[in-house]
Amino acid sequence: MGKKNPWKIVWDVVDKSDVVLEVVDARFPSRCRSFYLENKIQEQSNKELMLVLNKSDLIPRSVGKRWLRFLKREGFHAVLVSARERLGTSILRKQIQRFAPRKNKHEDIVLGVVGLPNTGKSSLINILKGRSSAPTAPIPGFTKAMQLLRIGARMMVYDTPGVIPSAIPFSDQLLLGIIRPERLSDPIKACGILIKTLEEMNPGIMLEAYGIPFDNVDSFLAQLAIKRNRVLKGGDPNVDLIARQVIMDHVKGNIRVYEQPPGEKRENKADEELLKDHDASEVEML
Ligand SMILES: Nc1nc2c(ncn2[C@@H]2O[C@H](COP(=O)(O)OP(=O)(O)OP(=O)(O)O)[C@@H](O)[C@H]2O)c(=O)[nH]1
Ligand SMILES: [Mg+2]
Repeated sequence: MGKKNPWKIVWDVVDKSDVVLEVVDARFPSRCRSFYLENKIQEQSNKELMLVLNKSDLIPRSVGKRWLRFLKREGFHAVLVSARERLGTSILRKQIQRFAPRKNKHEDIVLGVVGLPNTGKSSLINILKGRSSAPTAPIPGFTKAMQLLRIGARMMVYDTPGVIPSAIPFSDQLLLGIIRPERLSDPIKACGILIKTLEEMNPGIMLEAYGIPFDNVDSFLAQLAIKRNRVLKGGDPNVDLIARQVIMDHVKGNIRVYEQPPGEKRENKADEELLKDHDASEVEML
């Protein structure tokens, strides 16, 4: 079977769905959203759109709450979930039941799960299903085709491949982890761009994550390579390898960084403890 255009698959799925779940990374909701896709869905009276902020274990409860407030004010249905911690699914199911367009009692509600690569679409489907059925990986572009699965007595769900709106800036592509680190032709440059974005969002984050303050990318990577004993035969630090590792650390969610909801006042830092470090079950109460 030839490879199908992923956008074509997404449009097919949107067409067949009653409720479209746009899965975004809770750390960077605004950067993950496809306004084009959202508008297309909202134009259709027989479909509902729901924003699913996944990976909410990686953001503080207070930030998650403010994102929900912001999105609801903008007129969107939005829920926080964590596929990794298996949280938020009961609220998600309730919201789907509540907002799904009315259908014949015996007909299934059909869900379509769409979003950028790597946001956790397949992981979300797996926790809804209760056992692994949609393969996942920390590799963007992992899901290649559409899959239809039953996730309840009256609920079916389509998984789709991640799709990228053409206009995402390179710095955001790095931030969102939608480029495979091994495919970067200049990982040091890319890593420099990523670190700059991370430091802008959360100043001092490199010091916090690696114990090395960030000044410029070359000296930072050299120090980290030596600290991790990644040296080449002649004794030079293997900065190329370390640059890819830092990018991968970020893709895996090991560097604490997240976007603040627009127009919302930032709480003091002490109130921004990560959900996963505290009582993750609080997600259910938001
Ligand atoms: N911390 C955290 N990581 C998650 C969560 N959900 C998914 N991930 C991780 O994110 C990565 C991508 O997950 P997938 O479910 O494969 O993502 P996808 O959106 O289906 O990706 P594509 O098929 O490439 O579009 C994996 O490494 C998951 O373990 C979550 O709630 N929290
Ligand atoms: Mg997938």
